Amino acid sequence: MNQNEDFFPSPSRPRLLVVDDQATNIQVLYQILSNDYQVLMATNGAQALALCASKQPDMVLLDLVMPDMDGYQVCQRLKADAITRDIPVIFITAQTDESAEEKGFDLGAVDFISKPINPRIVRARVKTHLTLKAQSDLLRSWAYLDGLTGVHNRRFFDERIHAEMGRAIRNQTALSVVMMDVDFFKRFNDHYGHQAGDDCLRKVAKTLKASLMRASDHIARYGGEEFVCLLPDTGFAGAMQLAETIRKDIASLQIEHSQSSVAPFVTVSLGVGCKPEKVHGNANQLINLADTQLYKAKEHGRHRIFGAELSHDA
Ligand code: GH3
Ligand code: MG
Repeated sequence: MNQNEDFFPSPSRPRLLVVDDQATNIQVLYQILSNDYQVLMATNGAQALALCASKQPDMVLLDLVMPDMDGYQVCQRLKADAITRDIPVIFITAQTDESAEEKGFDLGAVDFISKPINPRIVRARVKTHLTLKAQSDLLRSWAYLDGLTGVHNRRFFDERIHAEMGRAIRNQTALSVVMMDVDFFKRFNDHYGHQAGDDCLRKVAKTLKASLMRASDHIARYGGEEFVCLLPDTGFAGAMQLAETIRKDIASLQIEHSQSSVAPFVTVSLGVGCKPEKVHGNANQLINLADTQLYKAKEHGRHRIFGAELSHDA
């Protein structure tokens, strides 16, 4: 199989978020776009920001004038957050004056569409900006991918965990990290050869990817035979459960490892660190915690999981 198939799976239908306080306006755009795209909807700014963070739409069509938080404010907040700043924003507006447009572009919008809506213009502009987005996503993803396994690399993880920690503290949500390391991998390499070692790492990465359940979960290769999962909005119990799923899934690959002292097949040890909802903390503390737990798992015999929660303010 071509290795690149795993790197770039065929994309699903692009996902758009339409934000408008008037349900009838949303309906009009839905009818124009839903044949070609998945269309998410929000009727206020707060809802839009939450959906952008959790569903990562490929584009936002944003009404300018809304009560509470207007379109400018929503755009500003999207662009200020590392997790949402790359989502292109198109303003939909009945205002025709240039200063409104200028302000929108200054805030990072990619385009304006004026009301009343012209379906052909909307379709054309959406298509153009989605194409540009797909191209820049692809370029960005190359810089953040691990060459051997196709999962994210450490650079991605280091950037992402800081952004996710900021978000978790702001929203008082939990954030967990699972560190995973292959047991006796040096012996595996020495016995079966480096090529077989590489194959093993690819299988482990693929299985890890399949074990993660949420779109917002991320895995990265942290170093040689060490991988890390970043789990937003996941508390201690959930993270421990996922670690156990991973432990079992890797074992059930039944990759022969005659030199291991734990089992006749490849096993992994895992360390779980969790920042609970109401606790502050910083990214380095959380990584260190997961790392310490992984070390304990190794010390206590390998092929097992240790976990702990951050319990004090940073
Ligand atoms: P432990 O159970 O304590 O983790 O023991 P270990 O042997 O897995 O750990 P150690 O850190 O001693 O050895 C890790 C080995 O992983 C050493 C190195 O040769 C191998 N390794 C690291 N990166 C790669 C890689 O990209 N490909 C291959 N084939 N091997 C790698
Ligand atoms: Mg190891």
